[in-house]
Amino acid sequence: MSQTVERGSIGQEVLRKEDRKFLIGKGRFVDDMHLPGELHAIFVRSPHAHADITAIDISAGKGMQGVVAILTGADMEADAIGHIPFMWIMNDSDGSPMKQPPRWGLARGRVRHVGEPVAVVIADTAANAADAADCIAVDYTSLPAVTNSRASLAAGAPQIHDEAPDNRIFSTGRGDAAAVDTAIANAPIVIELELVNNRIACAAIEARACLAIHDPVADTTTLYDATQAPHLIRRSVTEALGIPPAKLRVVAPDVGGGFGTKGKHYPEETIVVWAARRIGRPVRWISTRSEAFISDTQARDHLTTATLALDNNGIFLGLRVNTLANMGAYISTFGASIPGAIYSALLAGVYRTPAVYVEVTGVLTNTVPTDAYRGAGRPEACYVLERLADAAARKLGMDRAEVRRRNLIPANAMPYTTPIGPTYDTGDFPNIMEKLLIAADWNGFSARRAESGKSGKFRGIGLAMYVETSGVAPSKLAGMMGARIGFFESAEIRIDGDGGVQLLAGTHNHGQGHDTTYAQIIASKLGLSFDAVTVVEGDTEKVQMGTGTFGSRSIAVGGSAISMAADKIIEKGRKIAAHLMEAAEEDVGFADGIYAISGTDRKMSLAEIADVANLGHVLPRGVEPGLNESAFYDPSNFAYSNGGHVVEIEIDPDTGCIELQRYYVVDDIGTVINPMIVHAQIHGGLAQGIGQALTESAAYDPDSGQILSGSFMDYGIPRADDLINFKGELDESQPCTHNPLGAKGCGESGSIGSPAALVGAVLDALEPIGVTDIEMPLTPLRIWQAMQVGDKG
Ligand code: MCN
Repeated sequence: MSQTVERGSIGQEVLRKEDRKFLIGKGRFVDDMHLPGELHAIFVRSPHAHADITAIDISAGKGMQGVVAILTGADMEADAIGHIPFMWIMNDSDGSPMKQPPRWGLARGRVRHVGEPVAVVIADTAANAADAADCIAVDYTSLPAVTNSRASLAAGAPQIHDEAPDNRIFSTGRGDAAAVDTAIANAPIVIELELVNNRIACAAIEARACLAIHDPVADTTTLYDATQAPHLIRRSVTEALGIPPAKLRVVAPDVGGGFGTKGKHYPEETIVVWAARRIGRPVRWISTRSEAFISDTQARDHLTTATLALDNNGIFLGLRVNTLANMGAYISTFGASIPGAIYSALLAGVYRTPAVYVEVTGVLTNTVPTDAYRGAGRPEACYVLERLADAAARKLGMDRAEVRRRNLIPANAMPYTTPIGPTYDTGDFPNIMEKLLIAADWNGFSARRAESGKSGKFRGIGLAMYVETSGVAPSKLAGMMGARIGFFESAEIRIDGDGGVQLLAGTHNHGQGHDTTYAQIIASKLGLSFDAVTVVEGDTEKVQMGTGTFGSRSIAVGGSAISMAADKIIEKGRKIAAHLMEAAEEDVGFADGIYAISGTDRKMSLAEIADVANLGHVLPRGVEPGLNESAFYDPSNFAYSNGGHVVEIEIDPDTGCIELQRYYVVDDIGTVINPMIVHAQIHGGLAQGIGQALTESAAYDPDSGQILSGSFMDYGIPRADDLINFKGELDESQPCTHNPLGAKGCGESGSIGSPAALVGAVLDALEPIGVTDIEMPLTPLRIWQAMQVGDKG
């Protein structure tokens, strides 16, 4: 489709340039790649949640058709392969590092969750490998399992790792516990809630996939990997294998959705690279959907006790939050940091509660490990705070918006340092809420409720305000909090002699529209054509360094690196232009791609300068040929995106079914690069937040530890008719103050406020019949059951 893109196109609704290949079926995913002589890996996985492995007999599989190798934990041990590395080591409150039980690529002696890899069969076809895998005999002695974090901490619970007595990985506290105790002791009103944040699974359209190709001559391996963070994978795999990073190239081609779940390192990646190096032939592994449910990281799974002290006017005085975060059977790449660092930091939220204390305990259970999934810690924090705000309003008999109005941090308090650490640079939370209430016609709700009542329906309205840490994050702070990687981003801009631009960026586009928005930034900064920009991401051999795409960081951090590299291009070009036009550098201005000498008609375009730079014939003394510049940007703070959600629902009292009626959001994501992409990002986030609230639950049988939702027959991914077209507004009045674009992230925004708003709406609908609490997901059965209890009450 043709479109005219202005050169200063920041803020323009430019259609996504990367979509054409997908629309004509020419995307290139790992599964599309095939090599002569390639082999297929099929994993033998534990059917037990907790068991000792007493014997593994591979003999029956060994001679089977097409089988090239059958490898077990013993082979990995013999090859001295290390454990799957942690990339974030949370500290306990006393400063001691979290417990670090090793996670071996293939189990050694014991399995701790259903789906844990025990052996891998490598054969000429996937079918032959699967047949042989069926013939491998593993003897297990099953052990008692535990899936719930409270039960796991209880006396007598099965012990999951020797390294972590009582199944406790870390306990971290933030804030002033004594001040909170005093506030609670002296407050006229104290509210306490027990909250469950349900466990959810990711369901990206493309399941995980890897293909490793070893070059025995150079002794280097290339891993094609469906990942969001190729440099992180290179670091993790080479660390586990004990080889230098230069021996591994990781390429993330087109990736069919990541949502955080592909932003970490998994055993299969290390195993496929190890096997390819060992056998000397390409080895591929494509996850099945069933495997995804028992091997992809899952998310949320918090049990929280939250206590809010307030005065009779609804002013919040103190907040205590105690959360047990279910880590699963092993600590995934960033698993500990999601509740320990991200969630815990956000529990002041948008409110000026003077005293806050948060304690988070990471707990092992016999379940799939948990880690980041869209929102990663922020939906959990928002859920706690907004449920409390609603409960406060109910207790006081006050309008839910009014309670919030009385407690929101005002814009003139910015920059605002919360009692638990973060300093918000900008944000006008009251303004966002008032805009939202007007857009959603909050005050006109009672008429709509009455109207629904005429047809026998219960109608409810929910409100949730949020602030989040997007643009993850300052490396120094992350390092202090236990990160083992930096969180900067890199960009390199190469300008050809004809004005064509190649951008190499350390982020990875798997649906976010980077090719388009990055080109908009470059076209705007350099005054070059949008169409002239080519974006390269996702290849450790081409891109100097990168952290990857997660934590809604690509624009705020990666975009800022691009902006800085563009500034360097402009400055180098200015030197050349001054030399060629025989002027002083300070007299040469730059705007819209043109260098001009003020007060004269002498000018040269950046494309002309690029030509000169790339020829190198007439450069000023000391200026190197070429017009390539690179920049590393490390933010000094998070970008605090914020906003609010209002949702209206109807409940059918006969069935407990919910129908979404109206959905409004107002978001402050600072400077908006492409409003159309942002709208779509918020839409996607909403779908996932609505999914968590209404239909999704990664459930386990508490006795056996078997997953009960191991396929789409049991796991409720929301369908189109569960969702709704939302109305959204972007408020650009509060740009981020510490990055050159003024941008905050938006990739996760939709998922953050939606669960709290929906639960608020359902409780509002059911309040007339006495229902005051309900757990997600809000399935028809759960709502119907709550209505029966509420009725009696
Ligand atoms: N954008 C903008 N103006 C801003 C902020 C963002 O125009 N002020 C645009 C960006 O240019 C980018 C998109 O919105 O094209 C998202 O930007 P950003 O908020 O920086 O988020 P990231 O690009 O870093 O993407 C990560 C984020 C996360 S954490 C998850 S999870 C997620 C999400 O993006 N996973 C996704 N969106 C997804 N979308 C798709 N299709 N697939 C996924 O797996």
